[in-house]
Amino acid sequence: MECLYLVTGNENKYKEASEILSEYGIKLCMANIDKLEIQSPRLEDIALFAARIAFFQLKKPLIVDDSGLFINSLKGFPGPYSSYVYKTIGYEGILKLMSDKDNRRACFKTVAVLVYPPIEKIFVGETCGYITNSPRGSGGFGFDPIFVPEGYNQTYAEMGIEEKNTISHRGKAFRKLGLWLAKNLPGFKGNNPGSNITI
Ligand code: ITT
Repeated sequence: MECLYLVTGNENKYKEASEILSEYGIKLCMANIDKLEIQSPRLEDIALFAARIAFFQLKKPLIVDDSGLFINSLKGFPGPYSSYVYKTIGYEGILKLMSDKDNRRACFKTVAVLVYPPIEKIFVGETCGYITNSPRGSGGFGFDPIFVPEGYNQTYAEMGIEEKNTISHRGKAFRKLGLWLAKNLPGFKGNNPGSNITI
């Protein structure tokens, strides 16, 4: 069996996803190749298209994870534009946009697409909570310092990776993926002889 690749340039995402899939005995490798991202309001469309194109390049079983933060009072912004917004105005910019908003509700969503022809499967995970008034914590990545999941007091950035994984959007999507693989492709462990790829 070959390695199961996560196509991403984001090492934090890779670490989170590999920890989750390791619970199912699956070894994930990282393929840091350019992802082609179409514009769409739906993460499902963006991830599926990127995964199909990546498979043409890699020709190996792979996953693409497309995630976003959807803020209610900003009508779902930054949503599918989260990567661009993070690189440009960052979470500080989001806090400024929200300075006069009382409704702080927001949801993180992950869409993980598995492509292993003829298999194409989409797994979705969502965790809702609220946006803080100021950043807290030094762990995690991206918008973690300004997001508190429902039922908790800590931001994702104040939790360890293990705790974040138990409740996070990515945790939910990848556990569904791990369960599906265990049930439908029990021999697939993706554990050799793969290695990480950078193109
Ligand atoms: P790849 O496309 O290379 O996988 P990316 O970082 O651009 O990496 P996404 O497009 O899926 O990944 O994510 C969009 C942005 O949303 C990302 O840049 C982060 O800032 C943020 N994000 C995604 N998952 C997150 C998480 O678990 N915690 C905090 N922020 C997250």
